[in-house]
Amino acid sequence: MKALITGISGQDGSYLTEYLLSLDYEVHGIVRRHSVAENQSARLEKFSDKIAGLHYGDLLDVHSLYDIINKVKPDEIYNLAAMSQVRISSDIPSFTIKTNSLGVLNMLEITSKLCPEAKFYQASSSEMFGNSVDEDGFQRLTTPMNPVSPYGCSKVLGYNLVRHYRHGYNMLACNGILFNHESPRRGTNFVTNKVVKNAVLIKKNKLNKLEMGNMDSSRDWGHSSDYVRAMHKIINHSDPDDWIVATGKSYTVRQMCEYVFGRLDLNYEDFVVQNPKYMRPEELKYLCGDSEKTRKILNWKPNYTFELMLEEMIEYWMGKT
Ligand code: NAP
Ligand code: F7E
Repeated sequence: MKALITGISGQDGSYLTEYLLSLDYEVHGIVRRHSVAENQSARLEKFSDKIAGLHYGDLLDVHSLYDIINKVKPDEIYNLAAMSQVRISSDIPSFTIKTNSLGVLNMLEITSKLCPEAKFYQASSSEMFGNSVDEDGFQRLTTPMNPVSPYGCSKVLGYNLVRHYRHGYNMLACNGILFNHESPRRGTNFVTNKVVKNAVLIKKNKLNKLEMGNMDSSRDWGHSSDYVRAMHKIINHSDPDDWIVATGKSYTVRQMCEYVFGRLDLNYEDFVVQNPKYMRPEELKYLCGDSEKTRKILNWKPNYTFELMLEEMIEYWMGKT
């Protein structure tokens, strides 16, 4: 089997590559040109010799997408590329919407013309729900989508385009609506890896305060390696469909800080200060996903708990800093 991954250099791209290689896939990926060449594939270093091809491209450059898809003719396409940082999406809204919406359209159009038989996975997001929560405290496929950021808005359009190409053109296109997922490979401007990295620096007396935004928002945090297993199950289900991937447990940023600092024998209150720079124009307050359908039909469940995931991240930064 041949897979093409957009966003292969990102957190999920790297875990998905490792997983597909373990299943003997021929893996191809699209990378962007960076001024520091090493940044193009830093997360792929350990297994880069096993990747069949890293191709230069961009979701906004239809010529590159056309050439790559035409050359690779993949059986499975995982569209993971995106401008994925929610707060920054308010600073660069136009680029965010182009990449995360128009980029999906580019991928669907070219796939439908060059390899209509290919299975297509779209990286949709719980950010699409915004502040909608069902009465029982969960978000699920039927929960209204009321996004509160350019990122969330862009993902709603991508999500709907995938559904349209599935229904209108019989494409084997599916959406995974994934709730937050983390790992030591997470960008350090996302809250979990920022907190763990900086708490470790504080523990080692290399830093004396941590500037944060909203401490009271709550997230359903899983581990990227569990979630890429779900992506593979989703794309290979007999009927293309939409799926929720979540742990079903939600913790506030404050609780996460308390846990991480506590594990290092520190009190977060002694070090955390608020900086308005990290606040968002409109906050998404609470996420907790109902993934019952995915667990039952696809026989998926996460291996990591919230605590185990943070332990792995703490261990990583203790060794690294
Ligand atoms: P990430 O680490 O930020 O990776 C994003 C990837 O997209 C990077 O490889 C990036 O390349 C690439 N990219 C950005 N703009 C591009 C463009 N115009 N053309 C081609 N490639 C581009 O994100 P992630 O955490 O792995 O997430 C993967 C996907 O899942 C994203 O679509 C994200 O929105 C979605 N998602 C993530 C989560 C989560 O909690 N992690 C939850 C739900 C959905 P560079 O390395 O060159 O920047
Ligand atoms: O923020 C709060 C912040 O940036 C989580 C992306 O993968 O998941 C991710 O989006 C929470 C928010 O992730 C800081 O206000 C407080 O309430 O780690 P985050 P996110 O915005 O939830 C969704 C599902 C995606 O699809 C996205 O691609 O933490 N928070 N203080 C902070 N957040 C950050 N980044 N930095 C702070 O200092």
